[in-house]
Amino acid sequence: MDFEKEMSLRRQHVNERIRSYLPEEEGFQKTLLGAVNYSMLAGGKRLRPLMIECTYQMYGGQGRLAEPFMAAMEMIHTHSLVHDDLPALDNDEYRRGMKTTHIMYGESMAILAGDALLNLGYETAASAFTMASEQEKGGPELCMRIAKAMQILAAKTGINGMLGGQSCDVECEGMVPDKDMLDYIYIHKTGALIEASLMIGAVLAGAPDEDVKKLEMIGRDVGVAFQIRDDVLDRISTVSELGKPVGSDEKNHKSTYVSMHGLEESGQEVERLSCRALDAFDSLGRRHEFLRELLQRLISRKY
Ligand code: GRG
Repeated sequence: MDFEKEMSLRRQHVNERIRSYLPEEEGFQKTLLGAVNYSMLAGGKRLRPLMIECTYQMYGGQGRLAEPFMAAMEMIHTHSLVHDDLPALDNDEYRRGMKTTHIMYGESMAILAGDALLNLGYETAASAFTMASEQEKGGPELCMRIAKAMQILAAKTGINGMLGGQSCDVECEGMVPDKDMLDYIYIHKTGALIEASLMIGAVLAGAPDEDVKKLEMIGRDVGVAFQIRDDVLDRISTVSELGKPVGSDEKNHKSTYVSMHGLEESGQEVERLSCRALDAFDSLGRRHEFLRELLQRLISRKY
């Protein structure tokens, strides 16, 4: 498999699907819709929708049922980035190589655009019910899977998921959190949506519960490794490579895995967690060559 070529084709497909769920910029609220589309189309790796599509395929999912969830996940992820960049939080001027939404549209509109994306995410995911009801066979069974996927999406985003992690991250600014707190922040702030992505594709395709549980644990390890790598890149990368400011953690007086353990130990931890995730992935009864390689490459990602 030519990974780069496959990645580019898959990302193109994801982008087309996401675009199809974005609003037309018309009506009295068109400035808000412009801000929503600006933040969604500013780029981004699209890792989470790619993960949903891969686990859907891995468990034999057919048709387009995963697509509303792929778009929804990217909307919710983008909502978190728009809000994370606000002056009250990280106060960043660049994201995905472009000016942040509040710099382009002003702070009030960026807050609303973030809220709009969170809501549009659920609205979009719920459109999967319409798809299922149009299917002659298996409608009720598919509706159960969609309901379960929506519960995962909401729970992993909310107070016991990403939002819970982010609230502790904000509260710990200027302090050195203990290990349990730092673990909690990384598992929830970053891991939760990655866990949800791997789980949702599998649930929609009808994977057994024990595999969904394993995918949750894989997502957790990948998510924590992803965040530590993010901290490493904040130290060693450049604005042009990352498309966002470097040194942001120091500027915001944030203790990270890197500030607490140093670059070398952080690299080792990323590798340890990633290897554990790959071992668990290999223990699933299913294979997906592209997803395996994607998870492996996140260890040494450059942006
Ligand atoms: C849930 C209501 C509600 C609010 C959200 C602001 C916030 C609360 C959460 C922020 C969570 C956050 C920004 C975590 C960082 C995760 C992270 C490393 C994001 C970058 O992900 P990439 O590299 O980004 O996949 P791209 O731009 O490629 O999509």
